[in-house]
Amino acid sequence: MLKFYYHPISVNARRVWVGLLEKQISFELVRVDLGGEQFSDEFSAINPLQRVPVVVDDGLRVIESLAILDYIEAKYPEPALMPTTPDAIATVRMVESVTVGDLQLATFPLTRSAVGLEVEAQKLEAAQQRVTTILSFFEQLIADGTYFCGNKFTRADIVAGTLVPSLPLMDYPRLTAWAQRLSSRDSWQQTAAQPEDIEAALPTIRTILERRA
Ligand SMILES: N[C@@H](CCC(=O)N[C@@H](CS)C(=O)NCC(=O)O)C(=O)O
Repeated sequence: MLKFYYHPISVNARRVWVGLLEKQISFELVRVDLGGEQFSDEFSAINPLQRVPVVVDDGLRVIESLAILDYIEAKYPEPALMPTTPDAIATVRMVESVTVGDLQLATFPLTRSAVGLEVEAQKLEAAQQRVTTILSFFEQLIADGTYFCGNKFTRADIVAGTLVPSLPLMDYPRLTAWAQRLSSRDSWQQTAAQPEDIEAALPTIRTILERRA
C-alpha cells in the first residue's frame, strides 16, 4: 500500500493528503515528528532533504508536493485533478506557481510574527502588500466560477485551497465563498489541523522558521 509521510500541520503535506483522498487512493499515513525525526538516519534515507511530504508507492519514492501530485495524477488518473483544455491548464499552473513560489514565501514573515518571533516592520509591511496583491489576483481569477477552473474542481483548488483560507479573506468575497465550499468537502474536513496539533507544534514551527531565517 502507498505510504504517505506527513505532519498534521504541514501545508505542503496537506495538499498531497487532500489529493490522495480526492482520488480515493488507499494509503497508510506515517506521521513524522518535525521536532527532530526528519533528521533521523531512517527518515533521511527516505528523503535526504529531510522534509515532508514523501510518498512511497510500489517501491518508488517521490518527494516534493507538486511532484507527488503529478505522480498520483499519472498513476491514478480518475477522478482527474488536472484539466486538459489549454486555458484550464494555464490557470492551474498559474495558481500553483504563484501559491508555492510567491504567496507561501510571503506568508513566512507573517507566520514568524504570529508565533512571536521578531520581524522587521519593513519586511512585515512588504509581505502584507505581496499577500494583498496575490489575493486580489486570485479574487479576479476565480471570477464567477465555483472553482478556479469554472465548475471543475482541480489541483489549483487543492494547492491554493490548503493555504489561502488561513489568511484573512474579509475583503475578498469570491475567495471567501470558495473557501467555504472547500471546507465542506470531506477531504478538507479529514485533513484540517486540530487546535491541539497546532498548539503542540508551536515550538517546532518557531524552530523551523528560525532555521530558515
Ligand atoms: N518544496 C517542498 C517543501 C516541503 C517542506 O518545506 N516541508 C516542511 C513542512 S511544511 C518540512 O518538512 N519542514 C521540516 C524542516 O524544515 O525541518 C514541498 O513542496 O514538498
